[in-house]
Amino acid sequence: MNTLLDKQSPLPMYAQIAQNLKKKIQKGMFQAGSPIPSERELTETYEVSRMTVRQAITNLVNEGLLYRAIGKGTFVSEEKIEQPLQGLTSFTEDMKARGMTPGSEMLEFYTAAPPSEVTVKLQLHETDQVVVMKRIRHADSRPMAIETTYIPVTLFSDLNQEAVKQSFYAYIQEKKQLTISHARQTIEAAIAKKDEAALLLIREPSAVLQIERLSYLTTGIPFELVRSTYRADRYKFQSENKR
Ligand code: 16G
Repeated sequence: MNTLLDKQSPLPMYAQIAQNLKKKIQKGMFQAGSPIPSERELTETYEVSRMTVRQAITNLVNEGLLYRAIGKGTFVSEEKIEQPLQGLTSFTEDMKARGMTPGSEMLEFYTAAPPSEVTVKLQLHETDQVVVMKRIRHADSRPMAIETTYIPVTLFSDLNQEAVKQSFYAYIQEKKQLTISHARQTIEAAIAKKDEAALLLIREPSAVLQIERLSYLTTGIPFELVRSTYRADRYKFQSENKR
């Protein structure tokens, strides 16, 4: 009789196996990015059918704890980054606070007339131009998000790639001596587009989180409209709510 499972328990066998595997992941017995034992090995460990093992694995895949790589096996997922919704930190500050190394790859940087809804949101005149900055944001050299930032040229006429190489918020606060005040943000679920999946190094189809942030200076002027695509397998958003 297998001692890992309780045949008298009302909890089905596959759920007990899923729980047991989960514990092993939490204890670090199976590391992020490493494969878990094969289905055959698991049927021997738990003395159950392959179908039962498969169902346990499917549950953990659906929970996001494991992922399947075709032809390679089943692997332990990376832990998600828990990002507070309150507060107004930059990507660079966030990653540093977690002990990770922030990085950016600039994909596009140009000045142009913005789409009309961007003009409205940034409270610009029809003829005003914006700097469009598209970056892949990295944490420990791994892609986490793609950000497209629209910045009014009228506010930052000296803005260039070099100035924002490290951090856009650092440029605003340190170089321009301006104070960031608040932002309005929306989050939506989506399926990654082909080019996004390629940039984020995720399989297709994969879920992503689309965030739009409109941020203001203390003067009440909006200084950026940012559209970001975050990896849903690496991010979860957290908030504290009071009544
Ligand atoms: C964060 C912000 C973004 C801001 C960026 C500046 C969200 C959804 N986005 O990614 O609005 O432009 O930080 O980062 O929180 P940086 O100072 O590292 O360039």
